[in-house]
Amino acid sequence: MKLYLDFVSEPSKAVYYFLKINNIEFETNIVDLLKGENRLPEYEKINPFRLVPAIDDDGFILTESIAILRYLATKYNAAEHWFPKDVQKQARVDEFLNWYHTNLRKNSVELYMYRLFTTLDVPTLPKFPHDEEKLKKLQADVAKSIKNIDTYFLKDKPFLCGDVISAADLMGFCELESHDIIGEEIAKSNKNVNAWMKRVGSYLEKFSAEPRAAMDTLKTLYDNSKKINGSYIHL
Ligand SMILES: N[C@@H](CCC(=O)N[C@@H](CS)C(=O)NCC(=O)O)C(=O)O
Repeated sequence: MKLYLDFVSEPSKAVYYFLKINNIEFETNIVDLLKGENRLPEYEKINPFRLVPAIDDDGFILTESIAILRYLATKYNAAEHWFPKDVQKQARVDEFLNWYHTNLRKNSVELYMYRLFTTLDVPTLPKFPHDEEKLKKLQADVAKSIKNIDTYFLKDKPFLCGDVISAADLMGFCELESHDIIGEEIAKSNKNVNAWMKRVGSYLEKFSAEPRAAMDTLKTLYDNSKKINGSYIHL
């Protein structure tokens, strides 16, 4: 099994963690997004959408992180808590995963891209002009998603869909973890979401060295760019 990923990509990390935790053998193939490797013709053959992650399981190529997680869970008979068999528990996981794409993921990635593209001066990336109003709107949208996680999904539970970790926690955690790179504190300022992030973070810690190293590298680049690229500076 080959996994195509960039360790700073949120859905890539979710698949990586899942493979590691479930002790599934795989080969790591880095597709460096900052270098634009996702747009190389070789990679387009793997994923015509030019996105990571993707897997190649002995010729069976699959894109989309959630589809990949389900495929791996079924094929490798992963512990039931990832995708519960109980119909209502499963529905709760699906509820979050469906909500995630058009809410948490959409809002979070827009803020993340805004921060990166107004700050980094990397030839392969677009450059956005700073726009205070836009930034405030993006932050407010993320804050709304964080609030939804707190009051609707988490409520008083340790994990998003109950007492045990599921695919929902994996996707949600990886998305919000990227806020460290761009110095956003929105998730941390919500007590329950912050506690949940720490809980999931401890669960994944054993396998976090590679994603953490990649995120730290990008964070250093981001922080230095903020200092150097006057025209892109924003606080
Ligand atoms: N829905 C996809 C989203 C994948 C995605 O957005 N990947 C980003 C990295 S986080 C990417 O490859 N971006 C490259 C680009 O937009 O050029 C999934 O869940 O796998």
